[in-house]
Amino acid sequence: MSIQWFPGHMTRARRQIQDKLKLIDLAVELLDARIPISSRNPMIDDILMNKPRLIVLGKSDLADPKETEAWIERFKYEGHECISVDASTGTRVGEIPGLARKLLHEKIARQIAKGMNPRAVRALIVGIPNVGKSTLINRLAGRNIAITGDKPGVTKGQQWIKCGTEMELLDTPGILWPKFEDQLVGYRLAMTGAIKEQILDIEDIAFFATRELINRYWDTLVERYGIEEDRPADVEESSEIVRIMEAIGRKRGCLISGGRVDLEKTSGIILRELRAGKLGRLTLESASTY
Ligand SMILES: Nc1nc2c(ncn2[C@@H]2O[C@H](COP(=O)(O)OP(=O)(O)OP(=O)(O)O)[C@@H](O)[C@H]2O)c(=O)[nH]1
Ligand SMILES: [Mg+2]
Repeated sequence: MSIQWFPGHMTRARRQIQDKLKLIDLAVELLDARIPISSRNPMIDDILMNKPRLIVLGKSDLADPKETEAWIERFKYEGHECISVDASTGTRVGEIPGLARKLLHEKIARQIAKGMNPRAVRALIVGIPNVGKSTLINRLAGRNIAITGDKPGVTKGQQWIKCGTEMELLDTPGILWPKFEDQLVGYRLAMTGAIKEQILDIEDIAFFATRELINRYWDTLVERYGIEEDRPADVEESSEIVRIMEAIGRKRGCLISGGRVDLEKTSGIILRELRAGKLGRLTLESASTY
């Protein structure tokens, strides 16, 4: 697969973030709890330089809670403050301002020592497209100010949003990075919804997603679709993956003339249901294997 996922505006977005660094106290790095490695920008340390940083694992309602806890431990071990949230319901979002103050306590103490009233914390939020940056900001603000949407590339420009009296957050467009050494990263970003559908081959992505599910969540797959197939002995064998996709398609009545399975339609179903959490809480990358 060859996806052009680094259009010009992504380069511009990166520059725009760096332009804002001098204005902010803190960066919130929002990762997708289902793919904490693949959703992490490998250039993030260069982009944010030494800004205090809070790592937030978003969409935690869609991820395996045990895996998410392991990731939080892992990031803490690496010296980062880290929390998981579900911005769709607001779970744990309320802890973010306190964590931000904790990260900035020295700066705040200096302001108080100088007789200054500590001003609202200014934070910038960065992350891949569609990870939930604008939704999280709206939760923190308690109002729907930032535009959100169930597809990548919704936020086009930067926007400051007041979140109570304690924080101001700068919403930014999602950023992807220019080159993936590892095709796996691209596929995982595509299957979880960070890459625009228009530039993807849906069947190719669903094929990959099915392989991931067979590998890690076979029982879930069987249960969701009621398929009666044997588990493929070799997931490197394309025909074995297609066999499972076809079984899913037949169960869902995705048939075309001659009784053949409509793989395109089946692919759409698999990806839609996976992204919506219909297959349960799934994490594709374990802290223990990285
Ligand atoms: N299940 C679940 N869905 C979420 C969560 N946070 C956001 N979403 C959904 O994810 C989709 C994308 O949310 P946005 O807030 O627009 O994402 P964004 O990161 O601002 O995306 P861009 O502006 O395109 O970069 C929306 O459909 C949200 O409702 C979450 O914690 N859990
Ligand atoms: Mg947005």
